[in-house]
Amino acid sequence: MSSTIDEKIRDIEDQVSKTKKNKSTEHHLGVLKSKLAKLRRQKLDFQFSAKSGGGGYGFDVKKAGDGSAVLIGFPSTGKSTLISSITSKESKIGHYAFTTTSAIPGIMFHKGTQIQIIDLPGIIEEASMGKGRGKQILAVARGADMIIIMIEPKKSTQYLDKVLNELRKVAIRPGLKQPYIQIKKKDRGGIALSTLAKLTHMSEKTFVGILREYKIMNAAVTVRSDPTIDELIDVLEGNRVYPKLLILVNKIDLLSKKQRKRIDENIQDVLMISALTGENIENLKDEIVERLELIKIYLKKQREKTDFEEPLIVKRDSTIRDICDKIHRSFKSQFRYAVVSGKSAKHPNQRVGLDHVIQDGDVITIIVKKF
Ligand SMILES: Nc1nc2c(ncn2[C@@H]2O[C@H](COP(=O)(O)OP(=O)(O)OP(=O)(O)O)[C@@H](O)[C@H]2O)c(=O)[nH]1
Ligand SMILES: [Mg+2]
Repeated sequence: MSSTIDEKIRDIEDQVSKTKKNKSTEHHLGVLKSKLAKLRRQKLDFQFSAKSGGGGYGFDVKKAGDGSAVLIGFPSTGKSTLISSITSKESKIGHYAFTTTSAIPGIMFHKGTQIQIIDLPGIIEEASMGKGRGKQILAVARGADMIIIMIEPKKSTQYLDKVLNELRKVAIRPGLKQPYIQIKKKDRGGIALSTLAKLTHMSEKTFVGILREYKIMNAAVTVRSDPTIDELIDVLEGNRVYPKLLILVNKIDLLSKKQRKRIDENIQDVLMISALTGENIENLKDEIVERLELIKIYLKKQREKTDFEEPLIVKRDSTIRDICDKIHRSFKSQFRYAVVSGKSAKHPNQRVGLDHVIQDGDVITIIVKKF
């Protein structure tokens, strides 16, 4: 099965790369790209399904901590050296490639947070096609809150593109935000497209043509951004994940000032470190915590004082439901209401439900059913 899918994918990839991008080919490109996305999804579903042996390779990592970050990169870039330096976990370090052979989770304690850092085997090109342990590695990456890409100082731009490409092929969109496109399907009436900003990447005709590729003929569509064709397809595919991204160039102890400067100029938003000497490691820890966008909230038991000693650390835009999940499994099923004071509350002691979105510094009491 997969070989014919591969052939079809290559064929369309070929057509896309041969098509010059301009106004007259835009519609055609949109349709081709939708077809490609659908084929890639079929392949992905096949690869990651239980049938093809998705799990059970010792790669099942149990979630822990307030957020998680995975280390992704080619072999011998220093991933295990780094995890051994920022967590208490020792992951085997070797001067040869493929030292790490499974997922090794550790916990980084920093600024009152506990972040799960996961060391992974090195990936190789075509990891997304299942080469090496690509399938298992990328499956772990899909579940993480943050992707830390680790690259060698030499040919860093080229390597970065290759790693990003493998991630994109398995529907991971590191560092991107999900574009706001709301689609409400209807029974009739065609497509009613309402845009808040002018579409500059495609015409309305192309937009509707792509919807049609996804068999959406009648719908009210609200677009609050100016999506590219790829972004629109991402939304329609629906299986994309949008983790945070941190790009690291390691081994800068081997570089001159001039070489460092060149990397800084060539790669946007890059952090240069040395996992070996510890250079810039404190900065790195700060960046991980900051980019995960964690907030602190305080719990108050009924008729007791607020616990300001031990805040609960959760992701930004978490809801009361997420808080319940974090405290105890039974909280959600026994939930009656929550009482919130702080930035997210209209007034002190506001009563709210499970969907209420909390904010940094909120004081929260959860009221559960009595037995
Ligand atoms: N000079 C220098 N060498 C480093 C640095 N970080 C790691 N190394 C060396 O690079 C080699 C590979 O390090 P590892 O940490 O095993 O690399 P890895 O990315 O985990 O490799 P795989 O598990 O095979 O994918 C070892 O010889 C390390 O000592 C660094 O910052 N500077
Ligand atoms: Mg390793």
